[in-house]
Amino acid sequence: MTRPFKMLTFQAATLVTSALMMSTVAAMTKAASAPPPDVVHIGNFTFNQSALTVHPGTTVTWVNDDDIPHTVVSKDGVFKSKVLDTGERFSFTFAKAGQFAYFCSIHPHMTAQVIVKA
Ligand SMILES: [Cu+2]
Repeated sequence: MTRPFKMLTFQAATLVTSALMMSTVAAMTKAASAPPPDVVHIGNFTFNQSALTVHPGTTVTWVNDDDIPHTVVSKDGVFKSKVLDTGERFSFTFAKAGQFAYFCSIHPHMTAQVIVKA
């Protein structure tokens, strides 16, 4: 009498395993097809995307999610935000290809870059 029960258990386990694998594949497919985000969140003294790659013409928005003020300043003087308080945002449209390093002028150790590629 134990044999049919064992077979049923095995089949159930196989079904659960394949269902798990299918949901994993679905999650991976979803992540791969998501459009690249053009929003950089500032939190805990960090730009959450250290190297954001976008196409020319993209408007990138920085949002200060931190509880202290920050700025977004291009090292080459291409863009410069005012002091952003909590919840404030700054946007810049990158017309040309290039590599744009930036930092927070209040906390210069906060650095990141935007890479614009056609
Ligand atoms: Cu800062």
